[in-house]
Amino acid sequence: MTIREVATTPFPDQKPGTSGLRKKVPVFQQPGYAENFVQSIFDSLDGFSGKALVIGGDGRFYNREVIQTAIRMAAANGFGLILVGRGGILSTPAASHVIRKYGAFGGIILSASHNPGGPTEDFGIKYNISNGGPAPEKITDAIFARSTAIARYLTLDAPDVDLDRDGETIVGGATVRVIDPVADYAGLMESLFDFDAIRALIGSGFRIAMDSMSAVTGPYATEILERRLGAPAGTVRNGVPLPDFGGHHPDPNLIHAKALYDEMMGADAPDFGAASDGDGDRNLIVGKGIFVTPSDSLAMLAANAHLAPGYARGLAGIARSMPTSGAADRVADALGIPLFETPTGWKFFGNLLDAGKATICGEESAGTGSDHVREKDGLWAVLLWLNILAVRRQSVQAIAAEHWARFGRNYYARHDYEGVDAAAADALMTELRARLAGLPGTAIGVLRIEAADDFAYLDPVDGSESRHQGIRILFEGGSRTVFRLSGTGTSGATIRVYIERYEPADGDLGRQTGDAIADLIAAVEAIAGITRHTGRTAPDVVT
Ligand code: G16
Repeated sequence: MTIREVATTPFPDQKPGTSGLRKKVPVFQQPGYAENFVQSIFDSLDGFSGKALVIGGDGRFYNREVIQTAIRMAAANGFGLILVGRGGILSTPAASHVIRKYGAFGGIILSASHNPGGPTEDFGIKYNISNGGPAPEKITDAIFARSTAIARYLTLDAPDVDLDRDGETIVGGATVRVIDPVADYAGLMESLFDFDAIRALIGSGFRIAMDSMSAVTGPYATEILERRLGAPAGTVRNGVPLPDFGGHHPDPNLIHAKALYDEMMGADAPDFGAASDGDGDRNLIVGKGIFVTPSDSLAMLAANAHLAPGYARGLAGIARSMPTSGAADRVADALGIPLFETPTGWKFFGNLLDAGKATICGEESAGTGSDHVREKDGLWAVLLWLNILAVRRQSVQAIAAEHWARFGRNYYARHDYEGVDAAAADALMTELRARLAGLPGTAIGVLRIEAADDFAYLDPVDGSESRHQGIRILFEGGSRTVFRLSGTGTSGATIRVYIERYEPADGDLGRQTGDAIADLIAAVEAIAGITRHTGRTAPDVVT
């Protein structure tokens, strides 16, 4: 097969965001758009000739088309082996594991995560490096730079690979191997957790409701929970990945997984409820009668991880993104291990995990994971919870109550203002930045501002620095609000406001979150002028 060099011209908008390039499907369908980005990835890498590349996605609309394109281009660019998940499916954590297990040079993951899918919805392309994790900023910056100057891409003429049958096909100089997308990942989970104990818990009548949101975790959850752990058929709901996620928004939060949440708050609720997002890296944990915030889940998992065989040796450290609540900090303190505070984006955990400085990581955006892969991992969080519940034999509610009684409680909420005019959002942030120096000492109602800054991160492993990662307003007594613009949206800007109030262990631990943070919510408007800048009087999503 002859390699073809196709002339192309740059698109100006291929700057990767928090997690790869995410755009509407019609944007990706422009002739040359996906090809330019894939070639920009390859042009930014060195030394992959003859090596392996993993390709997979979350099954959303346009997944199969871009997989065929990426296969031809990877072969034309000189990769020797291309591993593709059957059906074009690989959850993000499974892709991370496959990259690591087979010693691949890297991987291309096709997903827009929790964003909706379909002909006019979202699509995305992300590159992961050989440690299985998202490419660090120096690579994503190089990809963007290349995309602005690209003049040609390489491909070859070859028929589509049959993605639905395991086996090997030769494409140009490369072998394309279609693999079972679930088996390797399920084996990894079995090596970390006490499946016998979880099976015994389920056998005792413990009921689980897992909502895969018609997204990629369906086959994984069905294999692990129903086949390997013996949960009854029907435990996994919406378990077949659909290109448009059934018309739903595959974001496991209280808005989009409301049916599950309502059921978990009902009289005959199952003992444990969970949901996962489009590409399987996020998780929602709901016990009978209790929603566990992602920040609390991170803290509770870290405090109990030693109960699972994979973590019995203890944790080296805990890492959390800056806007994630400080609940995990108190656990790290009690365990006598370091706590790392990074910018938003899983890519910032990679160095800490590779260097053995952190074992468990988490983010307020429903992501938790560990050093078993280099992505956050929704089903991993579900299984660690189940392992802990199987050992402790207490309800989620009892575990949370004991946790707060020991460490205190971080009441926490995130307010999102979506689809805001980008110029108005930028103006809000610019104005806030300009006021930072004058804020300490200011009183707003009963609250007094202790410190205010624009978060910057110095990576302790490679010394790289990332600035402007979110504005922090810290109040006396340990409460805070954080302002930042999302890096994953695809229309306009999304302003995220993170609100947190710390209640010590001897305080009132049983309040409604909304009540506990009401004074902080009022302070947000006084500090940032969201209504003045955007015309919005209320957030679109509260999680
Ligand atoms: C991605 C990143 C996460 C980040 C989240 C939210 O998640 O991998 O690290 O926390 O976006 O980012 P932002 O606040 O910038 O929208 P996912 O699940 O979308 O890949």
